[in-house]
Amino acid sequence: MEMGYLVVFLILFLSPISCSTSTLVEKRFRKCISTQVYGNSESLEKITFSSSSSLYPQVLDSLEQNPRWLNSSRKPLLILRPIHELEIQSTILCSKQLGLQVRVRSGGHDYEGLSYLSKAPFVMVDLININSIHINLSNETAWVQAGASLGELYYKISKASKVHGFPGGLCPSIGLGGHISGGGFGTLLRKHGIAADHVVDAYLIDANGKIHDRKSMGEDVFWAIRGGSATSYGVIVAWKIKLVRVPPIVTGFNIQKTMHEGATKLIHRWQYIAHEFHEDLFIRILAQNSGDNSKTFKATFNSLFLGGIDKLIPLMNESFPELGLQAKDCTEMSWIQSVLFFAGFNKQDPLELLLNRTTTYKSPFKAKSDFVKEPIPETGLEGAWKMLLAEDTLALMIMDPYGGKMNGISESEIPFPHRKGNLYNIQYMVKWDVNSIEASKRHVKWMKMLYRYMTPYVTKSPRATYFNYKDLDLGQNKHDNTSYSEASVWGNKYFKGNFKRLAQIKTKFDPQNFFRNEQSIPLINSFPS
Ligand SMILES: Cc1cc2nc3c(=O)[nH]c(=O)nc-3n(C[C@H](O)[C@H](O)[C@H](O)COP(=O)(O)OP(=O)(O)OC[C@H]3O[C@@H](n4cnc5c(N)ncnc54)[C@H](O)[C@@H]3O)c2cc1C
Ligand SMILES: *[C@@H]1O[C@H](CO)[C@@H](O)[C@H](O)[C@H]1NC(C)=O
Ligand SMILES: *[C@@H]1O[C@H](CO)[C@@H](O)[C@H](O)[C@H]1NC(C)=O
Ligand SMILES: *[C@@H]1O[C@H](CO)[C@@H](O)[C@H](O)[C@H]1NC(C)=O
Ligand SMILES: *[C@@H]1O[C@H](CO)[C@@H](O)[C@H](O)[C@H]1NC(C)=O
Ligand SMILES: *[C@@H]1O[C@H](CO)[C@@H](O)[C@H](O)[C@H]1NC(C)=O
Ligand SMILES: CC(=O)N[C@H]1CO[C@H](CO)[C@@H](O)[C@@H]1O
Repeated sequence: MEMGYLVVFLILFLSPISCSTSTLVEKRFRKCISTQVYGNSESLEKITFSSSSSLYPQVLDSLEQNPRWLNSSRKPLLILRPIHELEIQSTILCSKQLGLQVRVRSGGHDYEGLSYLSKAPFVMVDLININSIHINLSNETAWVQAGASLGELYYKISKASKVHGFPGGLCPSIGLGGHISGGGFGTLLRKHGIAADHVVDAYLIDANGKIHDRKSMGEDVFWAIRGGSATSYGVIVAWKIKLVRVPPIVTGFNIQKTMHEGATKLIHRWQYIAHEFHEDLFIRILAQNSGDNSKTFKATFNSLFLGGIDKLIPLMNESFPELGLQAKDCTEMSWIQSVLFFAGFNKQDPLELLLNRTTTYKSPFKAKSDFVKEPIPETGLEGAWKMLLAEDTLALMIMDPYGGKMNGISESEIPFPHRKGNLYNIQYMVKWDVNSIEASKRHVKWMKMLYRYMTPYVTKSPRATYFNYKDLDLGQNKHDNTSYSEASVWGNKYFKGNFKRLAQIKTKFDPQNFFRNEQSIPLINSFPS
């Protein structure tokens, strides 16, 4: 009984880091790291931001993509913007010594804010200065540091070659650290697969502060970090990636249809054929409401073809004549201009826009995702449109076709398991302007309704989900001892049959579970405390 009181007392006293204790911890941390790094702490001052620093709010918010957690008490005790690997290594060692957690941010696009928010006291490592890119055309590879953005990578590739590209996502401000370690796909998916399929080496810092390359981390860990949540194993400093070939001329088009123009029939048909199109042809669909109360629905067929108009028109006439595509709907451009086109810019805009890490339209959002293996009947689709129209703010479904190269890669090649048999991926997204708790509750509730509605139409056992569209509703690690079976509830959705191997590798490589978050890979056998 008395022991019990003592434990409760200690927990109450120690666990919430109050103002004065936080200053103390911070002091200790600074002391620890300055001993480790320099001995003189002058340059350390420039890369360390405590919550009392006037720059702290700006440094914290600059890359954050989802401002849904404005008044959060889960902010970092300290932010570090390392310039050298040594500072990351020391941060890991000092955090461990002081019982702090570490969260790493590359691009800050995490859907649930896991790179910059945590309930446990933590230090955030912001990799914005770890962002060099070295392209080696003679071997068609590149070393890219984790803090570089997709836009920076695409830009650098285009400066080196007009016929090379990389099969990553569409939004240029995404960071390579999080993106590649969760999969990463975009318009080149049907031709080349996903970003994580193209990693050939990596530098990773483990929980002991040791730097590994592929050879020293071993093939198991190298497998795990390519799509299986690298953040559960360590800090990625850089990836070595294989570039892909792209033609000098590609073609883009957008065809918009309303309900009255037969959008539903076209989408229904698209489900049967889009995954079987020639792999040079990628046609995705954005199905959305108008973002207000006007109750109009529209679908955009948003497409990239890896070739010129002269080839595209007959191909479309053969593969998808119902869409009625004509040459006047199409725009020829270079691959890098298509990156601008898919990022919402014009193809004539300066390529330097791709280097801008500040995104134009940043508002709170909630997203979820599904995979579809059987075409959804028209009535099922109509029900989904009805739900989109019931929202008074922007709500959309992004449908990305699979097939092509994706069919030729086995489910266990890397941890990203969504391959053959998937017709397409759906991402549901709702965005709103007024950032209030009330709005957030209302829109998240709507999102859950839509997700429930879709149940009969999507994959089952598990209901598969894309890890990079992170969704904490699926389940969370509550303690650092969350059992493997508890975590399987969400783990199997993201990783299917690969989840167990991820946990086995985690158990061996980070047995103390130092690198953890709400959905990190658990240890395979947690012992009751
Ligand atoms: C506007 C927008 C558009 C998107 N479009 C696409 C798309 O087209 N295709 C697609 O596949 N995905 C897309 N995504 C999802 C995106 O791929 C993921 O959010 C991805 O995880 C973001 O990586 P990041 O480095 O920017 O994020 P961060 O928030 O920095 O990190 C995400 C997670 O990875 C961890 N992490 C980050 N860096 C490292 C590192 N160096 N070492 C270890 N762990 C690390 C973080 O701790 C966090 O858990 C989009 C997201 C947004 C917000
Ligand atoms: C580029 O790759 C080639 C071929 O593998 C290699 O010989 C060369 O050293 C690399 N160059 C650089 C700068 O790494
Ligand atoms: C489309 O295909 C039809 C029949 O297959 C053919 O008659 C027609 O000329 C084609 N049109 C174009 C623009 O290629
Ligand atoms: C980057 O984009 C933001 C948002 O659109 C804009 O305000 C800013 O001026 C841009 N910065 C540069 C250097 O173009
Ligand atoms: C955050 O706090 C401010 C000021 O107290 C308040 O105006 C705002 O509505 C709050 N936002 C959220 C999302 O709670
Ligand atoms: C994990 O730890 C918590 C508190 O530390 C404890 O309450 C819980 O029973 C433990 N769970 C398991 C599965 O061991
Ligand atoms: C020196 C070097 O890295 N060579 C590599 C170039 O790329 C080929 C194909 O990916 C590899 O097999 C070589 O090892």
